[in-house]
Amino acid sequence: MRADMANQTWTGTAGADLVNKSLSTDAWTMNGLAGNDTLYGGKGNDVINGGAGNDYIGGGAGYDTLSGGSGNDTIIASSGGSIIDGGSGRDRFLGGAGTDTFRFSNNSTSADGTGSDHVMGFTPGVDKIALFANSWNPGSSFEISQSSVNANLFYVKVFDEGHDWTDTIAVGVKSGDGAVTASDIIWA
Ligand SMILES: [Ca+2]
Repeated sequence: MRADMANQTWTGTAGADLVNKSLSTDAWTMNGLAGNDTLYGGKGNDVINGGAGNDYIGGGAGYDTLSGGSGNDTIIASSGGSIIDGGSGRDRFLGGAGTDTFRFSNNSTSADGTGSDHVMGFTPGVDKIALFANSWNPGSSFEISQSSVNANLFYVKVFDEGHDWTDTIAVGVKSGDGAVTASDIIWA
């Protein structure tokens, strides 16, 4: 992993912001604040926070921490691996070449079990679905099922103990990458 050249900060506005640091080798901390922001990180190890609104976040290269905040966010992993947290809302994630961790709390997926959050490009045995252990009630559990119409689509259904509802995360894998199994899911 390359060394970062410098730490830099970029802060957006309450409106819709567009920023592209894809040519930068610095490590950026970017805060989009409210509005529907489009935020592209660079080659360094960036921390990108979309804030409120429906944000589009791309990590670029490096090992990035990418957080969507509230709203319906789209987050593209960096090529060097990412920690990705969509926050609340209906979010879509695309995994990259590195080791990606997709973090979910009990308010980051829908309460109706319809799978509003969708992970694409998940690599079984490499990437992780991380369930916030301090977010879900003790005794919560999950089960994994395979789509009956798409062999590369899996559903991770989380049963929140003490509630009569479940959350479902749809997880798509590339053809030939194998199946999502319990070892891909961690309480973290
Ligand atoms: Ca980056």
